[in-house]
Amino acid sequence: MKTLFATAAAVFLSLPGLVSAHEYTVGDLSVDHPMAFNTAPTAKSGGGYLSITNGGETDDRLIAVRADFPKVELHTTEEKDGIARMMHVDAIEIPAGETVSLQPGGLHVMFMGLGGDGFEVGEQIPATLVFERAGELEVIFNIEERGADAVDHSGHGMSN
Ligand SMILES: [Cu+2]
Repeated sequence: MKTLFATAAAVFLSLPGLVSAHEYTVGDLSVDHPMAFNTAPTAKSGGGYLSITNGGETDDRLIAVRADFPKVELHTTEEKDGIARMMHVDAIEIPAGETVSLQPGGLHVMFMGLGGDGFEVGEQIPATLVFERAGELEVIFNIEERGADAVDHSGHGMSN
């Protein structure tokens, strides 16, 4: 696993063109456009989004995300009685040959315990995605302007 990670990092660093494409690969997986929306300065948590394509023939799972926050969790969103609730999940399945999107209103990464400034547009959040089979992948989440119709994450019931 360490070898796979080192290879991916070396390719990434030696090909600056990949930076603008904002796509990362490790083993059979490719990860596209990790991002999060800007938040209010008082926000205690923010959702992270990306898509993961498994080009291989073996299922994989995203089992953790590490970043420099007190807590980072994987969440899903379930609607019950018209109210969207976020729930912690232990892993996100990445079936062989499929693309799984983490997006507002669905599966997402939850960065918890943000500092006093929340997320600001243009900020870049380094994080490590941990896959059960493919191993670890370092990515950057770009903080982008929240669209008018985007789901507001700041009222998150699990914020601390
Ligand atoms: Cu959440």
